[in-house]
Amino acid sequence: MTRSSMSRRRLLAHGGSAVAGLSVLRVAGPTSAFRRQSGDEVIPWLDVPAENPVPEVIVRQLDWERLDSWVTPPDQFFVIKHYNEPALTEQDWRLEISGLVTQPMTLTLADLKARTRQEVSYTMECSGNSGPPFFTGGVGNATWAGTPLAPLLEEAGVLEEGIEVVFWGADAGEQTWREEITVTEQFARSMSLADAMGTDHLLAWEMNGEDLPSLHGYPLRLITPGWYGVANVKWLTRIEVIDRRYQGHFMARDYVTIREEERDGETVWTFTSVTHDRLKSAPARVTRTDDRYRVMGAAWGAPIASVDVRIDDGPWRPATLTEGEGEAHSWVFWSFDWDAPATGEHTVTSRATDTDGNVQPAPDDPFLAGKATFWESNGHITRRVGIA
Ligand SMILES: Nc1nc2c(c(=O)[nH]1)N[C@H]1C(S)=C(S)[C@@H](COP(=O)(O)O)O[C@H]1N2
Ligand SMILES: [Mo]
Repeated sequence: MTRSSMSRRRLLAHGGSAVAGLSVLRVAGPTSAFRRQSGDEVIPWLDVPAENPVPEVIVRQLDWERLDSWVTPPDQFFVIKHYNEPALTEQDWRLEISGLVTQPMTLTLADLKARTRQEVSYTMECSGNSGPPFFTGGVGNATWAGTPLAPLLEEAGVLEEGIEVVFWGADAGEQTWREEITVTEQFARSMSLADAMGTDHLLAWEMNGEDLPSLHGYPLRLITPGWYGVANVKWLTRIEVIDRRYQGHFMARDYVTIREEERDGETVWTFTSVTHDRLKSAPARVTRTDDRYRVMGAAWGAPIASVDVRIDDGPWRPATLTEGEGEAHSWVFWSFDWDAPATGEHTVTSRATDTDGNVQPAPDDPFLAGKATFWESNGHITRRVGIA
């Protein structure tokens, strides 16, 4: 999320053609309460997100008021791009599996597609979403298809001393250390070997039934259900096993949560790399049909059991889950009938509870309030709306 100076090696972007016109919708559930019905009027939110000062990094955001599909079409799916957009072709592209393995591999896309195919429906959120005031639409849901990562690592034969798996992207940009050393660093993220061997991770070439669009990592990206967006390395070219922790920019400097905590009455500051998703929800929009008002929204980050809505400072009241219930890694959509709101300005807040009974925290929860950085901001989201 930090603004990064673009690399000299910046390559020409693919243009928009690869992302245009893809709108394969998976029909989920019997009805879609979300789909706009004729006669529905969207009551626009009064709080409008601040202007995006980093459009080359936050390239696209979800437009909550327009959200009407449980599977997000690629042209509405948010895009985060820290460096350049590599122009990769299937012909020249290879995936290398190297480092501390007995059987290093170089794979073509065809080699990967010949392996076991696995699909996952996964809601990806950037851990910076709802941190800064200009970043409110960093979440989307897609069906991803590819081949599982773990069996490939097993075939490569990780050596005894291998403890960490690094995923390298083809994009790169300048990073400066201590204002002394400037290097062109490739985008990379890592996981412990144990995390990387999880059964849900995919090497994915497909998003909603189509080739990955260029901006989403064509031809191959890592998909890590249950993790924040940053772990899902796009334009993946190399998987490397090493014998120590990897400390690249996006592990050790950026996407690091700095938090003030109490230890036996003393204040300590902790520094942790962003990893797993956190339980979260958001109101998407308020609609009016004749004189009936309804709030709709989404909840994600853990298997969702229920969602409550609070109007102004009133009591929490249950919403109805309308789509996606029972999914392991995808958002649920919810709906709340707002009876006879009084004329004037109101606030609308949502709160999710997961199937383990964990409740989405309020923004002033000490765990969130103690954060100095904006990553992992999963507090309740409050929107403002005016009823005429
Ligand atoms: N190679 C590479 N992979 C990347 C990134 C990047 O800048 N380069 N951004 C990461 C971040 S921070 C997020 S939130 C997700 C966003 O994925 P999307 O752009 O497909 O929505 O990709 C991740 N993978
Ligand atoms: Mo991100």
